[in-house]
Amino acid sequence: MRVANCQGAGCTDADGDGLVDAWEESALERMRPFVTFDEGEPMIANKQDVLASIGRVAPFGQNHVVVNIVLLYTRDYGAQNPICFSASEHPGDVEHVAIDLEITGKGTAIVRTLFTTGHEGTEDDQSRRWKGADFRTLKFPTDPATSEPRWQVFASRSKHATYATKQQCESASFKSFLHDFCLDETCAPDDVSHPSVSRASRRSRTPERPRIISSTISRTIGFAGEHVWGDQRSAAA
Ligand SMILES: [Ca+2]
Repeated sequence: MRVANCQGAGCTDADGDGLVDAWEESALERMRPFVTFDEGEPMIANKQDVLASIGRVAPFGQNHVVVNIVLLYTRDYGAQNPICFSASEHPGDVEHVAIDLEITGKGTAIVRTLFTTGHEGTEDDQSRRWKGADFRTLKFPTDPATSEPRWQVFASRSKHATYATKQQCESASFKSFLHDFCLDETCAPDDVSHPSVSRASRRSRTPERPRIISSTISRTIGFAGEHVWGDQRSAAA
């Protein structure tokens, strides 16, 4: 796991953080969550819109590693209540989860804390840390591709705020009456016969060095023609 303890050809540390890059890749592969959608999620009908994720693994403290994973959506479809005319709709929708791993041995790690957030940095911030007994309320279904457990998170319909449980999503309350009226967070495929098919997972990608996502990477993961940073109100602007 650590370059200092690694021998042989597989010890590359291109990002210079002291962790073997192959171990970082492995951590990303195992930690990236399933994202579960409501059956009314507009992205399902808008086939040109995509979800992708990128991640970064970084050491902190004596024996911890944080895995930050950013979930990228083509579009935030705005407030769910139709009376609110899709208020706060915008292109370029970035969500975030994180995992704190405690390193307990040679390459062995234990998940200590999980972090989810929706509407991050706003007055309606739904950020929450999950640890200890909280884990019993979370879901870790088996990934059919690997036969290993994978953390399951829930994206709210249209807005894609990320919640760790359906209950957290559907009981979310907001700062103002107007926001409570317009934002009707719903997060699970309750009314379909095969709920598991609305679970999505895409492979995370890690830039070799910490840097702003290049246009090349944007194109690779499905965001051709998109700006990395911008405040334009629509993709055409
Ligand atoms: Ca590294």
